[in-house]
Amino acid sequence: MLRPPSKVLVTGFDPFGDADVNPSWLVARALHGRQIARHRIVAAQLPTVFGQSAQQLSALLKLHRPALVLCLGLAAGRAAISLERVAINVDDARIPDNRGAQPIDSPVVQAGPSAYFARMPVKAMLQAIRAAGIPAELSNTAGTFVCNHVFYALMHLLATRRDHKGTRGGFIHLPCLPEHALAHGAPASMAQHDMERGLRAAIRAALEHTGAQDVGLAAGTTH
Ligand code: PCA
Repeated sequence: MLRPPSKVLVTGFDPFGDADVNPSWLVARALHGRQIARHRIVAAQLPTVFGQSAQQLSALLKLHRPALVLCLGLAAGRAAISLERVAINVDDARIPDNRGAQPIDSPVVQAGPSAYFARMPVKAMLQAIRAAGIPAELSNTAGTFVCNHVFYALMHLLATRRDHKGTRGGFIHLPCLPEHALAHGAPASMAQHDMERGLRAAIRAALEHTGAQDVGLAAGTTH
């Protein structure tokens, strides 16, 4: 009997702050149902809300049991697809979330480790996005708002739940769409089509690069 293909869960957020669209959800939704390297993509939207976003992600992991989880978010001002290397155990919100909560210096997970690294080959993914002709970078901070919160919650679930032991995952920040960059006061932007192409290349690289070692590519920064 043929087994159904393994899944890749891709999440995006609803709009937050003063924006009325969030490219992370538009891109996740556009990827829904696609097959990449014998895996099927399932997209889901998370609310830009502390706590609730992480709870919904946990339920989605239980439901889909994906091989790979990619959470996407908007980082207005960035000019490239940003693969996040590290999630930190702190919520420090510059603006209220979509329910009006604004936690300051509270842990994402009480008594959790200070940080987790992404559990996916970020360098191989970086190389693959660039090879597709799309600007990409490695980022060493996902901020301290809901994106980092969800990223940390994801990595904590993967590290602590036995049923997610083999699951890989991480977080990717996307630039503004061209039509919204000006409203954000952020000149940097990327077309949705390019974001989708970059993500397809990144997902393929993550699924095909299963070795213990990531690609040895210099992508650090001095500050
Ligand atoms: N970006 C925000 C939260 C939701 C989103 O798309 C962030 O970077 O934290």
